Amino acid sequence: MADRAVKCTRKTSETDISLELNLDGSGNSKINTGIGFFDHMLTSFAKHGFFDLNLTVKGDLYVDCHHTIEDTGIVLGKAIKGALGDKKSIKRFGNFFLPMDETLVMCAIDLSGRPYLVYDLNLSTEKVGYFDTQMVKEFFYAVSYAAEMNINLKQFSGENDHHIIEAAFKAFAKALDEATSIDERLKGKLLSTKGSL
Ligand SMILES: [Mn+2]
Repeated sequence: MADRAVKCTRKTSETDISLELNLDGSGNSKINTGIGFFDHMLTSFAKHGFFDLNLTVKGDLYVDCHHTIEDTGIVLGKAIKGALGDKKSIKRFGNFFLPMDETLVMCAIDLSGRPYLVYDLNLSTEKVGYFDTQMVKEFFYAVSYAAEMNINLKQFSGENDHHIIEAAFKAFAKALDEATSIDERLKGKLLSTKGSL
């Protein structure tokens, strides 16, 4: 099978984004969003999901990190949807419990064609580095509607916000890797009783 790869660009008065995603990659990434902690999260996402991700974001960070993170979520979501193409033979569902020291976060996803985010993380600080912790929800919400997928994130334990957020990104990566992988038993069909995803 050919690699499922796309290139997406998006330019507004607030952000200028160029993103290349290969779902069938090996975890290589080159990421520069201007926000160190966000780069760290997306590098982890690529590594642990075995996705190749090249991303450059020039955002209005003189305002704050909001547009940069939200718009990156929109473009990543569109890239996921684009790279999946007709969704034939994919496992569709994926889930992962990701432990990180004192933290345990679960992510479950359904590449259903319907957007939905259930967000149940309890973060206690305003910022990690220059990353506003409120933006975790905004990022995953943007990915969910742009990719038209269900994302359910639940924290079972955790105290350190760096750990909790990183566990969420890694759990999402592992769940997405599973959901986008091929089940040979589908023999080119969609995993749906109604015949559409
Ligand atoms: Mn870390």
